[in-house]
Amino acid sequence: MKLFGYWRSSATYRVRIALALKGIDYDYEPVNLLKGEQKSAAYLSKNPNGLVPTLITDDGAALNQSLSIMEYLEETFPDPSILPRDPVGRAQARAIAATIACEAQPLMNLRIQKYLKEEASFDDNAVKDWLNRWPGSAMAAVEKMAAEKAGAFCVGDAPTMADACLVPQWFGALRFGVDLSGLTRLNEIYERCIALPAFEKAHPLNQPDAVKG
Ligand SMILES: N[C@@H](CCC(=O)N[C@@H](CS)C(=O)NCC(=O)O)C(=O)O
Repeated sequence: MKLFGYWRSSATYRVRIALALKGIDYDYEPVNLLKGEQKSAAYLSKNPNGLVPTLITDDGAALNQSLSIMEYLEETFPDPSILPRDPVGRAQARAIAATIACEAQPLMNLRIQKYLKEEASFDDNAVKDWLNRWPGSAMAAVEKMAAEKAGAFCVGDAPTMADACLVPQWFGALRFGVDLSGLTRLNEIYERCIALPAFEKAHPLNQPDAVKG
């Protein structure tokens, strides 16, 4: 398998976590978002959205959308699972993953922040207000969703797709100065996750295209 992604992309980071939790080896092809490589004709032929990640399967299918890619990995490499065993837990883990991937991350994505700054003339404070209002309020909802579950992770006592979405979102939110101070349950889960080897392996700074310093 080959993963097309970018070291600091939260959606790519989700898939890297799922691959690492399942112990799957893969090749990695960096797509430099700052140079606009996601908009090249060659990449668009694999991902018409012009977004990373894309996973190329061993038989050559190009899979888009990190949630679908994680579901594919779960179906093809079921052990260890990244979903709870019971149907309610599975739905809850998917709901947290979807809240992060559909309600929070899209509103702080590179192209949205570029639009706000370059076309809508938002200054730094206005961008920060935007990030706190939209992705920030979605994360406050995730805090409540996760607080209802008693386990060590978002849903239960093992990491799931929900945690694979939480950690990259938290990393990005810290980077952009989103106020996470009231989200104590999520902070505990984040700290517990990043101490695990699979999450360490998937960390942006441990990728070949990472720019350090
Ligand atoms: N819903 C997509 C989101 C993908 C996405 O937003 N990727 C970002 C990086 S995290 C991207 O490629 N941004 C490039 C751009 O905004 O031009 C998924 O889950 O795969």
